[in-house]
Amino acid sequence: MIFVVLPAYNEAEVITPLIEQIRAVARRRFLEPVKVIVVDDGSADDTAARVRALEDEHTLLVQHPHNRGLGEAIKTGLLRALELANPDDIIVTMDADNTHTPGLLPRMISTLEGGNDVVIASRYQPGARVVGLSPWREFLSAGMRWLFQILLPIRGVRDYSCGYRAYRVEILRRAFERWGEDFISQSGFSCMVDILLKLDRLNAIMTEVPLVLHYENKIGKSKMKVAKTIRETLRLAWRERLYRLRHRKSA
Ligand SMILES: Nc1nc2c(ncn2[C@@H]2O[C@H](COP(=O)(O)OP(=O)(O)O)[C@@H](O)[C@H]2O)c(=O)[nH]1
Ligand SMILES: [Mg+2]
Repeated sequence: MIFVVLPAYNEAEVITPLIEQIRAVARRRFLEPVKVIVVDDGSADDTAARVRALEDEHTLLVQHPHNRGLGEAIKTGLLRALELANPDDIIVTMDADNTHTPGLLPRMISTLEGGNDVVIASRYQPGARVVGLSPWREFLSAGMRWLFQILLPIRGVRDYSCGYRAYRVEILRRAFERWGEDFISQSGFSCMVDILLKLDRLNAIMTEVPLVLHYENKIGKSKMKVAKTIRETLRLAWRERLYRLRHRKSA
């Protein structure tokens, strides 16, 4: 089984077509069933109602009564998927804002099955494109990439912050066993970096496939709080540098 976890906050306008596209890819390209788990993080709009209208054995809605942030929503979604998953299943996370193309799922899954523990849809691999993102946001992501590649390199990783990823169930289980809920200790957008740094401590094998990011499809503004994300990410980088120094892992 393939689980697709969608953290969603006020995505009523795009959540229905996104789920339908995922179903279409699943029908055309996968022999095994795909289960979509939407975590509605206290949306003020109709996100939950739209998902409920589609609910069936392959589409599940989980709700937070109040908004708790991207990290908490990803945690809820991953834990729910792990409750339902077999050891050889796969869990994918992706943005629910219709900028991550479900058509990339088959390539991500086959790359994972080729012996990797984590596959990242990356803006920094040959063949990747970013359409419609503001230069400021591109600059921030690129800055993040270089900061981490220099200070906290992880073999196989260039895109530390993209939310479109596939994970082996086994590696996520090990992470939750080791850290419990602290596996994802960041409630905001820096959770994406947090997850990778922790999985690297478990020696997870990670690789990337090129992403065409369709940011022009985005309706409304990004929900990322830039200053908060930068602050939290730098704090995280510092924590991990200390950890690596203590454990003599050379950077
Ligand atoms: N659960 C949850 N999801 C959020 C929150 N803020 C944003 N998201 C979701 O996280 C994903 C990334 O947010 P998005 O606005 O696309 O950020 P961007 O793509 O980096 O500009 C989307 O699926 C959002 O619906 C939040 O507070 N809680
Ligand atoms: Mg997005």
